[in-house]
Amino acid sequence: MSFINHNTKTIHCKIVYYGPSLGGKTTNIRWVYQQTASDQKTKLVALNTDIERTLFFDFLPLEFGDIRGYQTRFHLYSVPGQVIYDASRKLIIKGLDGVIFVADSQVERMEENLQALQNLEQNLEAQGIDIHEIPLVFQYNKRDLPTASSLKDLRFQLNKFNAPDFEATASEGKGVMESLKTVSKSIINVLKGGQTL
Ligand SMILES: Nc1nc2c(ncn2[C@@H]2O[C@H](COP(=O)(O)OP(=O)(O)OP(=O)(O)O)[C@@H](O)[C@H]2O)c(=O)[nH]1
Ligand SMILES: [Mg+2]
Repeated sequence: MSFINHNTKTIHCKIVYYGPSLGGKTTNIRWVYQQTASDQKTKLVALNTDIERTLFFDFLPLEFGDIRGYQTRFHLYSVPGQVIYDASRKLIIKGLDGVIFVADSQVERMEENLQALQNLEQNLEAQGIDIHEIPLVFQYNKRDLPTASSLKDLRFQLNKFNAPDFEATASEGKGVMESLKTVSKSIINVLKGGQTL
């Protein structure tokens, strides 16, 4: 749930990038950071190992603009995808408003995509959240790779929710802002008392 501070007239929304290890979650957040860093005094906090795998999370706060006189901020987090870091994932998704599920398109990673998705559903459920009822966007990443599954296959296997979905090559910035804009829009709809997209 978003956090609304009536004294300072600010709304804080939390977006979490979830998905299998090495799927491209950190790459998404880095791209957003590069696109926004020049016009915002924002800071990217990344807690990575030497080999660039997220150990705990990445965090990027973004100014969004006004909603009915309230300054709105989106806080972007990425979870560590490696299976063993489930305790971190459980902690990071607390109080989330929306999820971008970053799938790895490579055919050999499908099983891990499915596992990560099931893990997301379970971790949400443990907090009393039904995945069908929150703003959710699927991003099929790594479309540039030769072993990428077809869009139809990815949709069929992963997007049983009829959620908005995008093809992406996050390392080139493709599909990154589209995914973020759509989940943000969906969160704002919900904030205003409407439906998820
Ligand atoms: N070819 C290709 N490589 C990508 C793409 N997106 C990310 N990568 C690469 O995939 C690797 C893993 O990306 P990360 O963003 O660190 O993955 P992650 O999901 O944060 O991984 P964890 O932190 O372990 O959960 C990096 O070497 C990226 O450069 C893409 O669209 N295409
Ligand atoms: Mg990462």
